[in-house]
Amino acid sequence: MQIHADPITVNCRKVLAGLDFLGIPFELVHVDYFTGAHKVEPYLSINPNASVPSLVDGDLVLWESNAILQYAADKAGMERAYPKDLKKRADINRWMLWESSSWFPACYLYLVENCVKPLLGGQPDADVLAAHDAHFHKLASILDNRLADRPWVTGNTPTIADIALAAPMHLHGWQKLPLAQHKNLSRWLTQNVESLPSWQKTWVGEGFTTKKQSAVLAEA
Ligand SMILES: N[C@@H](CCC(=O)N[C@@H](CS)C(=O)NCC(=O)O)C(=O)O
Repeated sequence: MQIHADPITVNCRKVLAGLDFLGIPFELVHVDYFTGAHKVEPYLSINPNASVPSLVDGDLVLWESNAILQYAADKAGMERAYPKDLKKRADINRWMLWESSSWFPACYLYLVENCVKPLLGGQPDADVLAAHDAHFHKLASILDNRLADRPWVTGNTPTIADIALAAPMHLHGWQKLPLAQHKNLSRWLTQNVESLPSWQKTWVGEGFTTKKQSAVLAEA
């Protein structure tokens, strides 16, 4: 199984953390996001959307990060992470669809304004952020309410829905995501998700780096 990805991006980290969480071995084919390798051949023949990640498994070519996690979990028979029970699966699928259609774009705006723009020498647009505020809090409250009485989004154990939902927030400090009022969501993210070994192994830090400062110093 090959994963074509750049580990620094939201949806790639999602898949890399998710596959590690599922215990599935794969070959990482690096697609350099910052040089635009996802916008040209040969990658475009794999994913005509010009976005990462993608999976290649024999004759199956699959894009959409959540579809990749669902396929991989089923292929590995990881029922705990993606139960076959009809209602449990419907719940997980619902949150993964919500993540892709609503939550990812809501969090991505903060990534663009507070991380990408300053990195390229620009400034966050305070008006854009202010106009988005109510929409973000509406969605964050939905997730926060869900987490009020359970440690993980769909129950007492983590599933691929938790990995998917956490990914758009993976740089929450640098993104300046306004999480303070969403106590359940914050607890789930910082105490539960960020404690998962698979989350820690796929660490991405400020400046879009996968190298921790100690590793950088050791190399110098
Ligand atoms: N819904 C897709 C979204 C994929 C996506 O937008 N990936 C971003 C990186 S996180 C990307 O490659 N964007 C293209 C670009 O910025 O040029 C998925 O979940 O795989």
